Amino acid sequence: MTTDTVVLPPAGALTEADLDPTLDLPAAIDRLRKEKNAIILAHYYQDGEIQDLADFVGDSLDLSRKAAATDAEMIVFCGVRFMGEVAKILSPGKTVVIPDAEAGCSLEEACQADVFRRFRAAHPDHVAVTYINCSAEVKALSDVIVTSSNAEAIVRQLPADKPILFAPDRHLGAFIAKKTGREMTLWPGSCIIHEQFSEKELIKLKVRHPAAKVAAHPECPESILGHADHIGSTRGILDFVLKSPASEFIIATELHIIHQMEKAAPGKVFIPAPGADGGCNCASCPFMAKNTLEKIYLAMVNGAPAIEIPEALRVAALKPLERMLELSVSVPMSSGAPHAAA
Ligand code: CIZ
Repeated sequence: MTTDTVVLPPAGALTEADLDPTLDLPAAIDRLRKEKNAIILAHYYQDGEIQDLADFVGDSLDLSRKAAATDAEMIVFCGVRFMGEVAKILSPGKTVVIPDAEAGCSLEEACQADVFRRFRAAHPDHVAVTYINCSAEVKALSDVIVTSSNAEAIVRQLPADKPILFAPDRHLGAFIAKKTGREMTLWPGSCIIHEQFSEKELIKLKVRHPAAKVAAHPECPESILGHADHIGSTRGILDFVLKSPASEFIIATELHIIHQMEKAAPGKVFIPAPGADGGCNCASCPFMAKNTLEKIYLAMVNGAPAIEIPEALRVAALKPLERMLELSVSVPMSSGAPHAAA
């Protein structure tokens, strides 16, 4: 069972049905941002129009760092629910709102706290290294949290004689185990988006685009990673395509990151990696897609859906998150919106 960490808008709160269809939403959100002393944080997997109005666009690591450091009174977290939870765990004094309470994550779903507790209990000598894509309860049961941009660096800092439990993404875990040579017991979870890429269709696409470089996220299965010229986190993939002299890329991660790539490198071509039907829209995360400008506006007006975490759970989940931040000092912060610097 997972604790419900979202407080919904009260009865009588403004709803989409109340919105004036002629409302200029970006301008209205901007007004609210000032009135409420709010910061809008957006993940790379958000729709382009949301990325464009955010104060900071990034991956989970940099968004966590931003949430921990902000002096804004309200954090509007445009991503999925566990990301909003991380912001609240790190900044309990702030109001943290999310546009849609139903924006979940398949990895979080695949790792329920009661089952994870038993998994840990069955491996009492192991260090529990847990991917940030999990619930606050699972974080609280972990020794250290990682993201895809710091997992390798963190695992390399763990005592060499300690076996590791890695949850919930088995592909990321297998990739890090291979890179570091560490013994790892993997939780059998995966991300619905990265799991659906098709090796057969990728090979066909490569034949049609022989000069294209393939950049893949380590949440992809090994069959896809085996075709990659670069394997890395979202920010790693972004850096790779911007620095590479190549002009064409096949991108094997959630496709909305291509928005930042096209802004930063308008002369280059970015092709989403295909799923089994050969199409590309299957790489759009249905949870991330729940967020819209309307819902961002309403969340700011209503101060809800808001993240609220029981204090004992928050304190327990804070420990492995703080450990992550301490062990990530060697991983520099990205600029937040590569297009702004380009
Ligand atoms: O860590 C994140 O934000 C995710 C979900 C992917 C990545 O590689 O940045």
